[in-house]
Amino acid sequence: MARRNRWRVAAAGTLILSLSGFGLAPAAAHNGADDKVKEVAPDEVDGDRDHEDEHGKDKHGKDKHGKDAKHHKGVHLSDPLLDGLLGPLGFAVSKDGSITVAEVFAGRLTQLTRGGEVRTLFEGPVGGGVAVHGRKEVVFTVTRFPEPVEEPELETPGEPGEELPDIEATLERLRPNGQQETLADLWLYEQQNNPDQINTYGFRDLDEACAAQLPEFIPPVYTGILESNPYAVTTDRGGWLVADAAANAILRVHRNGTISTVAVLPPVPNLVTEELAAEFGLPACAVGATYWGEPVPTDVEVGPDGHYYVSSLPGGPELPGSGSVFRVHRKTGEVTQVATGFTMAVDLAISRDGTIYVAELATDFEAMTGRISKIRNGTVSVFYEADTTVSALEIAGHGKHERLYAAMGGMEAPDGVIVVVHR
Ligand SMILES: [Ca+2]
Repeated sequence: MARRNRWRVAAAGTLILSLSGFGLAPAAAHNGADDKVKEVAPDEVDGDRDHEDEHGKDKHGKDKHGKDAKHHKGVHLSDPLLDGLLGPLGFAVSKDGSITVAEVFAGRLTQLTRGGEVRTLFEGPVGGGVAVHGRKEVVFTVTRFPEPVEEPELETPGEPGEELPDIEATLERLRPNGQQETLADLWLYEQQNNPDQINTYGFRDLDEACAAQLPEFIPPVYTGILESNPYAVTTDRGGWLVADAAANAILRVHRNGTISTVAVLPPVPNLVTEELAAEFGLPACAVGATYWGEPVPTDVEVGPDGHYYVSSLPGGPELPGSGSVFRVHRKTGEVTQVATGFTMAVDLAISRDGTIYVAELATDFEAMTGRISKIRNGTVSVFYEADTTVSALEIAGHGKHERLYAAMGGMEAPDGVIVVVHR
């Protein structure tokens, strides 16, 4: 089961369950996630990575939760602006400095007002996407998955004629007076349009005899199925852009609520090495073949050039270093890869000067520590090695007032924080 989950859990559109696979606290709003937590214990998610020593210190010799760990190559973190967060997978900073966080595992939207008051704006299955229009209007995603089953469908769920999964996926608006309304039904759009039906996933070129020897948890060759998981949202031209982590597409929600497809991300090629074959029990004949994984978009932001930038991770196998950042041409929707080599890339933020910051949730799956990487003129470098997970990034303010904010921790317990990353 662990192998299967690692192979395809994100492809199944259950990115949040994938995150839960690290032993995260399951949300009340996502009942049933407990099973997944038990199935993929951190010690099963192995790999060739750095390890902490047995005293729980990192390689810089700092205590895992100690203040010293905040300092890193001139980059340092502020004291938490917000703390006690559970699953802060997305947040937004408004012009007045208030911060609204999607606490996905807690199932609520939490806001720190300009005046320093912390309040709950919404309780329910928030999907991770939050955007703020002006000073007051909050737009957010709601994602409710079906109850996980003991033996998930091994074929390709969502094929025409099959019973559809019981998904809820919407973009919601919260007005300043507290009134809530549904702006768009992304799951309905997926059912009617299925944008990634143009993609072919799996082993495209394996001969029949070899394909017959594949473990049964690996899906056959298939085209994009029906799934929706609106994981991130940002404002654009009076409307919104949504990164749908299960539809594998960037969608536009217009001000009037209509939806259109901006871009479908391309399948992710994974060369089957002997190592990979051994880890997942693939037959020797598959070594050298290419497995085309689903491209899972995890965030979308508008760059200073007006084009859209997307962080993504592969939906099976989730190998370290196989995540990418793509640029989507604003007018043509053409997708080009900006950089790759990221692990669990779950968010990005773009400075006015064009520097892209990428949140890698966990690069060390055992220590559950992630980092922030930086893309400058196409070159990737490590910007900040965190002593916990990095689940979301935002940039707000202009000029010398521009600030990089990060959500860290809160994956296993309500200890997540929002901090400013001083550069
Ligand atoms: Ca689809």
